[in-house]
Amino acid sequence: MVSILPQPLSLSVGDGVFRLDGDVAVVPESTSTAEVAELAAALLTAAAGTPVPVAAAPSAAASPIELRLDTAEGAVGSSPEAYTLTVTSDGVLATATTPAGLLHAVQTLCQLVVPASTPGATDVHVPAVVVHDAPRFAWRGLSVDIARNFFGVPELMAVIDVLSAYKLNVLHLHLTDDQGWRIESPSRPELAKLSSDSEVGGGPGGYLSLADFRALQDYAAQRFVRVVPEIDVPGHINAATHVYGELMPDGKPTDVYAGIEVGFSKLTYDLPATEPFLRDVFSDLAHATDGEYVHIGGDEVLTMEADEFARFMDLCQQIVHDAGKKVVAWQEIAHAEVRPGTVVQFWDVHKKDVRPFLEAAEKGATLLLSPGNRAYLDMKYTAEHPLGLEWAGLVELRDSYDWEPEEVIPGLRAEAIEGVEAAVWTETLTTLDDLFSMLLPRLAAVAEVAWTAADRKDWDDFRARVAAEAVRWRRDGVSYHPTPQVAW
Ligand code: TNX
Repeated sequence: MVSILPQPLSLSVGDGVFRLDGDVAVVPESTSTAEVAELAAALLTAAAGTPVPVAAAPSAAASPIELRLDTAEGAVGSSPEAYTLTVTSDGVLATATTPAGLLHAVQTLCQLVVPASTPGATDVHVPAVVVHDAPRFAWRGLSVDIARNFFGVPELMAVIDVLSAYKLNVLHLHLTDDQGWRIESPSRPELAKLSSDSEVGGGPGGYLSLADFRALQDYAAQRFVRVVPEIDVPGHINAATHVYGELMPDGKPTDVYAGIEVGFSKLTYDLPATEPFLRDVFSDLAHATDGEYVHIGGDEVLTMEADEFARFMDLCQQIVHDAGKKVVAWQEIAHAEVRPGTVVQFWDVHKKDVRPFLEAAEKGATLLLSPGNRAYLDMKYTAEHPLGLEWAGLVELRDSYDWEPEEVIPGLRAEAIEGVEAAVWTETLTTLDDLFSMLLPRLAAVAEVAWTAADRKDWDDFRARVAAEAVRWRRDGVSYHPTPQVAW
């Protein structure tokens, strides 16, 4: 079976196979593809279990895997991430208008590798195929909460590997919450110093230094994954009020918080310390990020008047714009003044009144869809599942697969949909195995919702492809949940 996940736009299987045991090498067409060629060689070597080097010279390999940038507009589709992959018995040709498209072609190729039939056998190969492919949505993300429980650079790199494998291209990092402050802010060094050594249940915590954040962004950039960092205000802010008593009306720092309640902490707009705090932390974050977006949070401030909340959202949008970045905010911002270009992240499917979202879209905002009952991968699979929460519902694999983005917010124009983002909150997740067992296989389902044209999706076919993927998860020692919905 030829299995690609997410399902491509078109796939035709030809005759013969491309053997990977011979004189195979990745051939970068030019210096502009040299970096992606190095990564391709590493990924293919891992997939094939046999060395696939980068060719020393273009003509050096008898069996070339050629990566070619074809900048002719529309050559392989209108998306900058589109690609064509052609495999014959003589060689492999990947074409795309960008290196990002070429890496997608390489990830597809890796999935097509049929490993050696027995250890040491030389029959590792790829079936002859032609794949034309392009994404449905430009923003295909995963939000990871590293505040409730801290996950550092190695863990996040492992997450980025999985994002890249399934052609996801945004890693949103929820960097601050009541339980800890996880990013170095140079103008406020006390935050990471005094408020990072805590997490849910009393664990040791941790934070990303700017050097860590740099390394992470570089690793992501090599895989064409954009990082969207979030500092959550004006609620979810106990990690900051624990450091600065001046952010509290009574002037007293709050206690460390290691529980999992939400909605109790908040900033106060009219305190003199508040605006300087916001300017400092958001300017620092805007400075640290390579990306064009800064996420300002805005969720679940359960005890604040609408007017004060609106002033916060106004000020934060202004600060981020002043720093030259665009804003993402949780859906609650729709109840304030949303500026054009702001991305509103929808999450709460219990909200029956969708008018604020339609109005935000009319004003030039776009909607990023993270419906809790589909895309919240910290929800339990079943009531008995040992990890996770269930306030948004139980989310089995099929729930995260069988949904249509255009139906999430009735009445929303399709052009106003920025994309699709899964989220994993970590109140109950402490290890990388915990995290991955919640992500997989459901992240693959959300990836297919985000990438694949609606008429190319098929649940039974998807289940079969997930089972094929699991062979690689077992090979790589990646944890996943063996849901009974798949014939593993
Ligand atoms: C809601 S949805 C939250 C988080 C929690 C999560 C748990 C949203 C923007 N906020 O603070 O961690 O539920 O599922």
